[in-house]
Amino acid sequence: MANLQALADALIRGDRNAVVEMTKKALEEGVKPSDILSKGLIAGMSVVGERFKKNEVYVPEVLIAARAMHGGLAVLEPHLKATGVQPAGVVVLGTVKGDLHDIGKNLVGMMLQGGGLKVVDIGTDAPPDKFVKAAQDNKAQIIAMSALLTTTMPQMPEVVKAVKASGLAVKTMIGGAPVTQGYADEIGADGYSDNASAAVALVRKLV
Ligand code: B1M
Repeated sequence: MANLQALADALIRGDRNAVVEMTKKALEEGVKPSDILSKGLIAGMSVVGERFKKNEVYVPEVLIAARAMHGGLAVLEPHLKATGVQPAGVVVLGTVKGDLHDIGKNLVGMMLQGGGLKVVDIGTDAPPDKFVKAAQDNKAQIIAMSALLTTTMPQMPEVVKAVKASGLAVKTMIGGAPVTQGYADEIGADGYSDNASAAVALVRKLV
């Protein structure tokens, strides 16, 4: 039987090959992709985050763990997407200007695709006009922003303002570890979700 704690431990060690192999094995053994994600990959990354916070590990170790996480996610991706049913809309997704964190954003993107939405991923460090242009070019209904730093959260109201100034009928949603529903209300964003699965339900509600 797949050992998801061992998978989390391999991620914490930054052992990309082991993470990839254990993720494949868990799938072969019929473990639900969502369990592999939450009890293996995300559980491991949470430990890394705690250690980073306490200065027990530093940026290089976090990067190595992130690389291992990307390896596992790449294996899971088609399985997460395969759960989708009907196309429901177009979402422009990006991490805001000044912010390079993309693991959570990528997960949100996969889950949205799994939920049958078309996702236009504009990457990280995306300034407000890039969000607006991508929404215009792709006739999107939703702009979804991720921020992981308290210092980059203030970019979110800038995107909301740019959308309003553009006159486009596009709704905005936000997420990321430091972001809250209260912040969404404060900046006039149309929605907030605290995890990738809830983001799918939120997009469906907004479109
Ligand atoms: Co950074 N980092 N980091 N980091 N990093 C955090 C965010 C931090 C909390 C660590 C800590 O101190 N405990 C801290 C922020 C503190 C703060 O602002 N209050 C921090 C810092 C300080 C920094 C640097 C400034 C460090 C430095 O250089 N001194 C630097 C900034 C670089 C920059 O962006 N300009 C930096 C750099 C990095 C790395 C490059 C080393 C690496 C990123 C690699 C990458 O993304 N490719 C990294 C990582 C990995 C982390 C931690 C450890 C993990 C983040 C992660 O991927 N989590 C993180 C600590 C932590 O969060 N525990 C930390 C896993 C991911 C699945 O969760 O992204 O929260 P998350 O996404 C969730 C939800 O938030 C939600 O759904 C996802 C899944 O359920 N969600 C959304 C996210 N976006 C959403 C959007 C939505 C809806 C839901 O709708 C639009």
